[in-house]
Amino acid sequence: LHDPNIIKCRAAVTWGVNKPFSIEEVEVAPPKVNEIRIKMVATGICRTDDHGMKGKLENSYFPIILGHEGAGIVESIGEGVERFKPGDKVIPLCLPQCGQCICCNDPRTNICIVASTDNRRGLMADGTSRYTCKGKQIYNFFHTSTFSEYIVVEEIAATKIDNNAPLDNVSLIGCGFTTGYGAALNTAKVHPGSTCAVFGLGCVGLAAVMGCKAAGASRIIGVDINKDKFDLAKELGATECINPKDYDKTIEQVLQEKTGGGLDYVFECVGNTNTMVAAIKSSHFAFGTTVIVGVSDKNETITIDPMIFLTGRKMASSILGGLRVKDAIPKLVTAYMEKKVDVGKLVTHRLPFEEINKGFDLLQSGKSIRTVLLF
Ligand code: CND
Ligand code: ZN
Repeated sequence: LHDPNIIKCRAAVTWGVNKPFSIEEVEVAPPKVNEIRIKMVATGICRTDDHGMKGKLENSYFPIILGHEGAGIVESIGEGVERFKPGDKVIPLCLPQCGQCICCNDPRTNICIVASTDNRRGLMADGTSRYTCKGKQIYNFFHTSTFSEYIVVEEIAATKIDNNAPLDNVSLIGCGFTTGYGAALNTAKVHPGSTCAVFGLGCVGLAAVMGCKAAGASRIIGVDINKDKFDLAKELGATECINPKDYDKTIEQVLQEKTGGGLDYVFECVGNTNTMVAAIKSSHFAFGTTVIVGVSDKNETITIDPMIFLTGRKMASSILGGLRVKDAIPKLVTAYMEKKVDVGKLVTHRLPFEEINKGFDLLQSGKSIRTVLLF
């Protein structure tokens, strides 16, 4: 029997590894207990979605609706939902916050047990999906699946933002901006006058540059193999940019020489295991910290001489900048509206949702920083 509360709408379904995004009519079931249904307004395209499409992540199950960086408006709420009402502007959380688990109760982390990869496995808390297409159950991605006109998320996987916020640009606060900015300000705690290097000047890396600048770093070196990224990096705070391809030496040698022994803080925002090792080696031998932000292929590992850490080097990493996003995201949205953080600078392209494959082409060819898809 047809349930009148089921919404039929468009979504980009990825039917298998490396398959193009296919715009399909999907059925989105009504929200169950402690769930909300959101009408999406905008979604960014993050490199992590590309990793998911390529089967590089532990947590992509097919067929899937990818996308995890978006903004929308609550359409309806399930039983027991108290924090939201229809009409609220929200950002879905790819890092849910249950508020009750051992991690949510420990200030050292922003991870929640619900977000651990072996927890929901692309389904809701009751082990079912809210999406079907052509009679098949479709998995969700990082609790969100923003590549759909309507999505259903657990109440713990959304946060309310200022109802005057423009949803196109603030979609980036759902992942890319917050990840890089928080890595600098929160994970590394960059200090004034320090030296920083950022490997990878995509949305995440540029947000790290913005964070280093906000923290008062005296030197911020951008590193990318695509020199087209350098102008924006400089505009956002990089004091110089270098292309590893321009040197005969290794990039760690170049950075060591430029800084008289290595950097205070290095951010790996590429997701490549070779640049991760190079980033660690570029940090100062005594007091350098490297933050791994990029996400590598699940089949890859790094090999490194552990003695490199004996003198005091540190390695850290973080998801979503180590921030408790339920509270941090609404604050960053407000900061954006007060013109304290220029998230809009990272949006280089806007496309109608149907042109999602073109958005991925722009990412893969290095022509975009962020494409925002508009529903
Ligand atoms: P995007 O692909 O836009 O940027 C990566 C940049 O790295 C591009 O400018 C490339 O030209 C550059 N690059 C590629 N190879 C090299 C190299 N060998 N040396 C220097 N630069 C290089 O990606 P993004 O900014 O959307 O995401 C970056 C990474 O961060 C990616 O791995 C993504 O999955 C990850 C990420 C992590 C988190 C988190 O919470 N930790 C959240 N979102 C994304
Ligand atoms: Zn992301």
